[in-house]
Amino acid sequence: MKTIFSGIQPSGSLTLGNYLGAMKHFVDLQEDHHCYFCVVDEHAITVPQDRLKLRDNIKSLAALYIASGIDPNKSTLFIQSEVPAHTQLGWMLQTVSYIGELERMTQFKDKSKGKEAVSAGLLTYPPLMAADILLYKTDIVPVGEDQKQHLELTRDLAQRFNHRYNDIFTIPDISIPKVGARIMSLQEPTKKMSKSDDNQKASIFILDTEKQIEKKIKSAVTDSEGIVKYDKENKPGISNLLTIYASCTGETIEELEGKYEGKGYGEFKQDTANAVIDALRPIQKKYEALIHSEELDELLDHGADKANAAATKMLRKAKKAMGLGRVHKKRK
Ligand code: ATP
Ligand code: LTN
Repeated sequence: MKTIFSGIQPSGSLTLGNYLGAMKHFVDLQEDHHCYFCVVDEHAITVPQDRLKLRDNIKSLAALYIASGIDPNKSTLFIQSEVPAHTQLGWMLQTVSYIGELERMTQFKDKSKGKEAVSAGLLTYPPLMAADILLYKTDIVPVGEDQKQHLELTRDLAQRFNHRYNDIFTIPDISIPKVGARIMSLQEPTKKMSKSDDNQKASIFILDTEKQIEKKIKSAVTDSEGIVKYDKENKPGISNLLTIYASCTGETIEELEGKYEGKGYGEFKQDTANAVIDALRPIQKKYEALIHSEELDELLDHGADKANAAATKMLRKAKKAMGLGRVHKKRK
């Protein structure tokens, strides 16, 4: 069975884009893969965070993983900072990273653009991400298109380490979903829906109320043609709503185009809102039951134990390969 690893940052409320582009696929993958899903809180602190909000976001993200269908008995669900091997191997991988290649990362350039003070952590984010992945002998990393460059660097670092020290790391492959990989903003449908968008009307959050969802979809930017048809170039707004509708119900875009032939945008938007509400309702219900329960803490403790056991083994191998620490006379 192949091993999967993926992580989401607890840097705000999750959007419908995060769900349809990432989480929903994780749920399918756990059936026939050995999966690790992580709340990457040590990545989130590469930009300033409010400590109390961060605490809430960490638990909330963990509850959302479970509410959306991640089964902690099938997959290992855990919080990055509760497994110290991540930062330990992250440091070791920094020593095989070159400043030049880190400075070339698009995410680093975007997030540091125009800022006077840029944290060193923002620069050394990719070796930490590489450590996340390499600790678990990961074969496949399911992520959105935006993470491709980080994955390529992870492969380079693993190969460099294997070549320089010892052949211990599995070289991971990237997997990008075919549908729903890029849900767009409701207000500017040529831009991706993002949890950090300043315009609240642009994104649907997984925990939005029915009224909020309905209102946001009804005020989504479309066009004046009045024909429900998929045309990404000329009708990005309607195309995005069609993608959302199709991803939520499992119907195909062609089926939906047929269903709304000769009908106006009003009815189409109302039905899209209903499809989103129906898809999110069971997740929200499960989330509410979980978020304040002791069960959640127990599941996360168990996840951290399982992750620690696997990660510690690989960390030990990496230390040995690099010559760190001692070889114990008795345990040799
Ligand atoms: P931000 O929106 O603040 O830039 P983000 O949501 O992109 O952050 P992550 O939390 O790291 O950042 O993303 C988690 C996963 O969700 C990633 O695999 C990412 O590719 C996916 N994802 C994010 N936004 C979308 C979107 N609009 N459509 C599809 N997938 C998305
Ligand atoms: N960089 C990713 C989050 C992330 C991740 C990972 C994804 C951190 N570590 C390991 C996959 C595997 C992001 O910003 N989406």
